[in-house]
Amino acid sequence: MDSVKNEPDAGGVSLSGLALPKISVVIPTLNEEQNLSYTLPRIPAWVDEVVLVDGGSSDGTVARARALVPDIVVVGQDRPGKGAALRCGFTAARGDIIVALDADGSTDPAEIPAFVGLLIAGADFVKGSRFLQGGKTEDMEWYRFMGNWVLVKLVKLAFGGRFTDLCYGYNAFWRDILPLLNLDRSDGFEIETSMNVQALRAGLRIAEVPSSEYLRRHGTSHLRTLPDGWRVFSTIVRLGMSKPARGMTVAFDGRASRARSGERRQRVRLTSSAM
Ligand SMILES: Nc1nc2c(ncn2[C@@H]2O[C@H](COP(=O)(O)OP(=O)(O)OP(=O)(O)O)[C@@H](O)[C@H]2O)c(=O)[nH]1
Ligand SMILES: [Mg+2]
Repeated sequence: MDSVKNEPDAGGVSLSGLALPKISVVIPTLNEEQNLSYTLPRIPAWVDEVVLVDGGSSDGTVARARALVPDIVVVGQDRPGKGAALRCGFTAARGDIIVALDADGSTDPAEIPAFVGLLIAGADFVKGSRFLQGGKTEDMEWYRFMGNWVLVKLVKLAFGGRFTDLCYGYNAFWRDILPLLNLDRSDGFEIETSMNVQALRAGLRIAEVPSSEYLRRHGTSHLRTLPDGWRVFSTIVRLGMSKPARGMTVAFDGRASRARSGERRQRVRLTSSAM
């Protein structure tokens, strides 16, 4: 990444010298100009690509992003909403691994090594959790906490799994599982719920990693608790009532799964021998 000088502790650890697959970070933005000066410099220097999906910001978000990271990839979105933005970003991303995080300073890019580490260790999909030991949130009113808790329980009841968090914007996955996430109908803040549930239904290897969520640094939230909470609830009901998409059976196919793992291991080796 041809970026601004990273903060000394950006990334938490130095991974230079370690062979890594190509890593893309996807960040949706809607009027986050002031927050980018915090978020972008904290992305580790070994990240290969930063994709910013701008939803038509009326402030200087895009100019600030380009000033901070000259080779940043800026894309637009086909429909309104955070979900539509992430979908476009995932399609544009070229990395073997995709990390999604927010621009407002509530998710810390210095945690990226923990997500990437678990993927390299064998997970298909890694979701941040504010409620695992080691995680926390400073940005959740009691009613949002209650809502998230109820929705986590609902997902457990309907789909099994042992998630401790659901509606959180910090997640990472190998790009080859993207078709299994089947995100076409998730335009809004329900996108993370949809990703989590579809990963579960597809039988992917999911790991949770403790993550700290901070208050957004500047500006106001785009989330509207009731309508967006309703969208999350409806998504869970819709997915509960529908059969997994045809492509999803691929994940259950042992041969396909082994082929994916083999190809990923090879990517790490190839990178390694190129050093
Ligand atoms: N491109 C794009 N980005 C969006 C859209 N809506 C929200 N975002 C971005 O998605 C991220 C999360 O949005 P927030 O408004 O922080 O939502 P939230 O984190 O649930 O709410 P707070 O906890 O109050 O910050 C931020 O980086 C936003 O700029 C959208 O319609 N398009
Ligand atoms: Mg936020």
